[in-house]
Amino acid sequence: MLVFHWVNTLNSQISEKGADLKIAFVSGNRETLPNAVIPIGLLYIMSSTPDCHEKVLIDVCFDDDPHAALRDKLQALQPDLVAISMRNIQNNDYSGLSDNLAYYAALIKTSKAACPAPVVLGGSGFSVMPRELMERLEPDYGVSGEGENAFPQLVSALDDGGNGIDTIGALYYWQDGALVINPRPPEFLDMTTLAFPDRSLVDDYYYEEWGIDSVQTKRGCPLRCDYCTYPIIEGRKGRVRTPESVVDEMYEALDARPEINHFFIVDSVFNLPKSHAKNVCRELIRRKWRTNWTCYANPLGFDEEFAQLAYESGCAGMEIGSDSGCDHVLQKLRKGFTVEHIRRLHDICSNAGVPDCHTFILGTQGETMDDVRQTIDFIVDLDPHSAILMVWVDDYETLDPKLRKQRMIFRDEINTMLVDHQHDFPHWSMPGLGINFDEDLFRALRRTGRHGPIWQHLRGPIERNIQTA
Ligand code: B12
Ligand code: SF4
Repeated sequence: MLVFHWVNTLNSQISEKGADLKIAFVSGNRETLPNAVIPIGLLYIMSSTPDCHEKVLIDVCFDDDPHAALRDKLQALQPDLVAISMRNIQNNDYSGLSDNLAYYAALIKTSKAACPAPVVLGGSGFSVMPRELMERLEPDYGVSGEGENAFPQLVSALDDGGNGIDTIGALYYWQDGALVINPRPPEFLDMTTLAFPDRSLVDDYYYEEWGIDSVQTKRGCPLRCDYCTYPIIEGRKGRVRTPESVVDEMYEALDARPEINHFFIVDSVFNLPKSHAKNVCRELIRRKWRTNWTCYANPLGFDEEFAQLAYESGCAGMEIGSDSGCDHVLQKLRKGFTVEHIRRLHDICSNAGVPDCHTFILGTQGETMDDVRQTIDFIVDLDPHSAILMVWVDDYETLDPKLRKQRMIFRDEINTMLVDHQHDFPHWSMPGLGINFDEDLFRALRRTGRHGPIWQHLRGPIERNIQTA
């Protein structure tokens, strides 16, 4: 059995047998709105990488100067491989359009200047447009999609002088200056084999300041919404974990980090398949779970029994990707549901006591200002617990300044309409305009003990909190 020593300054796991390779796992994400999120994807990759390697987590989220912090740590460590996780390409119009690409390009440069180790890039942001990001950011390797199989395979191929590199699924790399793209593997990861992430490595500040942890119960969404990139990242086929394993991980997380006051179930859509979501809730109830949680849910496959089980197992709210209040826009987006489904979900949630927050994306391809107005009227009439109004940002705007400029004009028009309406809707968030969406407001709410996603508190304290019930 391997024994681990914990090297606090670098959050590292070192096997007593001695390490084969020294790997720096770097979480580049610095976004703290709506809250900072623990680097769960990178933690899964770390747990899947064999323990014969020395594994060090470097998270630059809270460093004043992320480049200096990375440089200093890499210079001290001199790793054999640097694995960088890129979560967000852009911030969905939270503040215009953050230029994450320039930041990640600089992060890779910093790594290369600090040590000669090759750089591997992965993560949800990278996976959305891997070819373009290989060319723009120039890492040595890229892994598109889930990395639990591909990354350890790459490590072992590199440890073996590059042998077998051409067989690693969805791997991007350079050969004689040309980009080589290996085909995607036919099979995704069997989720019942997923190794638990080691949360003791996570920076304390995530838990001290936000107290929110992430847990994933399944991967894959079977739906085909027009704009959605999630299937690129995790496939369409639903792959579920056993409810027992999910709840084991949640209890283990609480043991490791008692400051956790909320779990976010990071599944693209928790209630598809419905039977799986209900079984997870039943397992939580059976094991007397007492900490609040939130998930994404979809109007399809939503029923009274799920809402009731969710409530009883500690659900403090659900986020629904409702997107539009116009049936023809929903149809064009291939959402598979109508505004009637949204209304039905809202009624079920209200009856069950589950706060619902609907995200609407205004200004998608082909939408007119009339459609936008109709959606606003729909939300007023629906009166959900909360709503988040986003204005559509195309990921490719980060690569194409002309497209960005064009889209900005339309976004400005929509934002003007939203500003005109803002006083009518005290419980809505408009991230792009900073309305009910800013660091100071969120911090003030947290200081008064309001935990979890902040939209849940925009109508005042929620009546029920199973932690204190
Ligand atoms: C849940 C979620 C949220 C929740 C998070 C709650 C929480 N406490 O964690 C909330 C609502 C807070 C949120 C907010 C935001 N999110 Co979000 N979110 C997601 C979602 C659905 C799941 C993310 C997740 O945790 N997945 C589970 C982990 C295990 O998977 P993973 O991180 O992708 O990691 C895997 C692979 O990517 C890969 N990998 C990861 N790192 C590395 C590194 C290497 C070296 C390798 C080889 C592989 C690798 O392997 C991992 C395991 O298989 C994704 C969509 C999706 N289905 O992926 C969007 C997504 C990640 N979000 C996105 C964005 C933009 C945001 C926001 C900026 C804005 C917004 N409104 O959505 C904020 C930023 C928040 C922040 N602080 O960074 C984008 C990012 C890409 C992009 N277009 O820029 C995504 C992909 C959705 C989209 N629009 O396309 N989000
Ligand atoms: S339901 Fe959500 S995750 Fe599934 S395809 Fe639609 S937007 Fe994507």
